[in-house]
Amino acid sequence: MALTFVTSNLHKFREVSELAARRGLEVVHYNWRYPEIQADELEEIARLSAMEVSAKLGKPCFVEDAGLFVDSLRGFPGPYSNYVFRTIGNPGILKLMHGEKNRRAEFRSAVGYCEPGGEPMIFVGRVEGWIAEEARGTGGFGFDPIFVALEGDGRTFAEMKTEEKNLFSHRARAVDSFLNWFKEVKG
Ligand code: ITT
Repeated sequence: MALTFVTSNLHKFREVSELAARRGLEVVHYNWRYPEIQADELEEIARLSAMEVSAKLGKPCFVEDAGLFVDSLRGFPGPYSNYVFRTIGNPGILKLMHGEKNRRAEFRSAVGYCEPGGEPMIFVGRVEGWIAEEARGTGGFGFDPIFVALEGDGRTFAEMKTEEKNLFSHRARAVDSFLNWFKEVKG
């Protein structure tokens, strides 16, 4: 059975289809910039979005909400990552971090799956790392050029191929636990 992933972000879709293909599952892209509620928790945003989107489309589907949480900025931009990326972008984050010794940060992801009229299921993932001193790499999207994962080899996410980022990214972790659940319960 094919799974419908509702997102306006083609990069996310690519990462998620690679993870699904490894398990022999197919993911269909439904390109929609659905209106998101404002909330401090990604889980809450994913939960409400999954309910809305599955009700509107009249079929089971999933969404994913993600964000970059920077320690010394007390978790900023967090759930506001999309807006912050579009406004100040990577140069803005690097400027805010100028001279800062504590560069610790993490990406978090929340996947919300829902069937029309049903209760949403939420799956989360995170990856710890730090903010690089300068942007590096041309792959990936968003904050990838300035994020270095602790578990990696010093390259930013933007210097990795999709398959490499998928080895330990926040999204891969949330999506993996979703797909495991899906295969077990629905497969
Ligand atoms: P949809 O809501 O339509 O899925 P979006 O791009 O708005 O797409 P999010 O709200 O989840 O997705 O993401 C917020 C922003 O956080 C995103 O636009 C990126 O700038 C950043 N971001 C999220 N995941 C990222 C990742 O894996 N690498 C780099 N930046 C990421």
